[in-house]
Amino acid sequence: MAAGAETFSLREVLVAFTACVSEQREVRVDPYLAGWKGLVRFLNCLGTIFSFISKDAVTKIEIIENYRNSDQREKYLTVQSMVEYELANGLVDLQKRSEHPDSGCRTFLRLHRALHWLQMFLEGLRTGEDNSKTSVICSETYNASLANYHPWIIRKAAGVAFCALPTRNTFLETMNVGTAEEAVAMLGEALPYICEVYKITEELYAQHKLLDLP
Ligand code: 1PW
Repeated sequence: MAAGAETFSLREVLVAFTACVSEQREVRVDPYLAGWKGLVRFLNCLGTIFSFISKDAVTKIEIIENYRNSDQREKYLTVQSMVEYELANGLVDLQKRSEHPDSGCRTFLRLHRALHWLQMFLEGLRTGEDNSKTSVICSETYNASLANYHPWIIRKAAGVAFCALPTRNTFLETMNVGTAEEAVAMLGEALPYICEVYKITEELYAQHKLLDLP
């Protein structure tokens, strides 16, 4: 296991996502990125084979963090304010990636799609049989969601990485939340929050017709 893996707990990730939704039902960017950073650490614990997956997530987290550290940081406080600001100022490439290849909107959309996979994967893990294969849960949920946005070569590489995943119970223990039963209980508590973050973002993007941003 990679250095620092012992101190990692998936609990931090889930706690970050529980802090995402504001009273106005807006999605806060900082806890969203904190949740993703935890996920990246988790992916890195799973072995170097997962580093190509985490690398792209890291790049995308950094792009949005740069907006949060820029003069326009207030505009990027929530996903709602980001969408409003970027659209009002013509900062989003709507048809083809050209002048604004790394807009906050298109970058966030990639993380949002990946979050859907994560949500389905964790739900599959939570409800799976004791002896079920994590690799099967992972590839089935990936194929049903994120794979639809990936070219063949990435789907292939992801499939290879999934084969390296341990069995369900070992995987649940890797989360460092306690026993497999305790990890399942925590997932049951935290998943509704991730679902809520996903749902609000999905509705916002649909409302502005941003779900297919190049
Ligand atoms: C054990 C389960 C953990 C789930 C973590 C989810 C992480 C998902 C990241 C997948 C990245 C795969 C490789 C990169 C692909 C990019 O081409 C793609 N990015 C994403 C996040 O889907 C699209 O980004 P692009 O090329 O349009 O900038």
